[in-house]
Amino acid sequence: MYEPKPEHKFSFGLWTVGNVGRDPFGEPTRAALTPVQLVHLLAEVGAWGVNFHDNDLVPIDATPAERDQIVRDFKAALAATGIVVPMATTNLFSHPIFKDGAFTSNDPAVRAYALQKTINAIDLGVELGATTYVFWGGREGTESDSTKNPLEALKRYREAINFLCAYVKDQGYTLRFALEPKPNEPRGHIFLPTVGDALAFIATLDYPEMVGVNPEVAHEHMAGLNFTHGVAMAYAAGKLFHIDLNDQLFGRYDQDFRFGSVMPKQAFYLVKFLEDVGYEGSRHFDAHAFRSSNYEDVKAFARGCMRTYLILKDKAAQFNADPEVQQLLAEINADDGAFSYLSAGYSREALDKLRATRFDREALGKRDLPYERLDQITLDILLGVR
Ligand code: GLT
Ligand code: MN
Ligand code: MN
Repeated sequence: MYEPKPEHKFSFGLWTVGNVGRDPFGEPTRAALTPVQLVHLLAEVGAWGVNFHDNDLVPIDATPAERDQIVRDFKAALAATGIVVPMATTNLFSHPIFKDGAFTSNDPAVRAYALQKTINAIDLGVELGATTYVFWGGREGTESDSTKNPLEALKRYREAINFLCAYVKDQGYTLRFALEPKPNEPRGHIFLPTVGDALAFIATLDYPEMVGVNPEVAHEHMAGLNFTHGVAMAYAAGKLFHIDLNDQLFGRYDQDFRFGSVMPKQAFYLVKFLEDVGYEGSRHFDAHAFRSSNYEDVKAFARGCMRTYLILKDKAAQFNADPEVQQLLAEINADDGAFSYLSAGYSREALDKLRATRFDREALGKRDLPYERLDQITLDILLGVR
């Protein structure tokens, strides 16, 4: 019943199931698998897509001949398994050259190298079929604001994205960009820290229609924000181009836990939102297994991400079909149309009508709102007793 199918558009990054368990305090706990092995692992667990950074697939120091061989092998694995590549991105954070950022580095040569690296990585992504290109600016930031002028940094960031949009148009690629916000880690302070910041930045670009966002659960939770509200904001703006699903408590470092495993109620509202609006993009799990897991457990982790999504999708359908829920929602949202003239916008006539209206504040303030009942029904559904 909760079996993943291609139509669910479940994808994983090579870096997710390929995570070897390295952390700031310890060495890897799992041996690295090759990209080809990871594609087969994803096929085995029932995923639809695989995403990658340029250097997840092709090492940064590979020769052109090595690159071509790697790409040939990878394409063969995709063809053998039916796994597709919906999204690609650039590693602009691992090499020491990016220690002070890529597009926002204070060094013009580093900024130029970041552009060149991204152009090559876009070509690689497009060659493998990607239609979404993610920008996670993990190193774009500061530890000390003595070191970088934020206005100058945003100007550099804008110029880089404008240059790359123009490149994509010039090549005739069918590719959209998705900016991924994060408040901090690895930098002390990262530029474009939240979904709202990214949306505001996009409005200042040369080709805003080409650029949307890739919100991640963990990143908004780090900032203590309601992820579903951020996603709604992006969706309302026509900017929900991609999504990174995982989980963790508020205020922690970026933990990237299995989707729905920590705050299942919040995950429920998210899945319900995506399904209710008919979001058509990838459901990308940017998460990884515990450091204590072996590869059998990594498969359990990947299966668990998809299974939980499908269970929550089922719960959302149950919520929507529940007669008592529907009755409560109808009650809560009751509208006799007396004020619908306000939705038509401002006019002198509407203004006069509004000014002349006498409101019964006391009665309106006493209105019954059975929200506790509705919330408990939600929990009963989630806990499986309804
Ligand atoms: C890195 C980061 C993720 C981003 C990836 C894309 S890389 O793992 O923590 O949130 O989505 O660059
Ligand atoms: Mn993360
Ligand atoms: Mn992410």
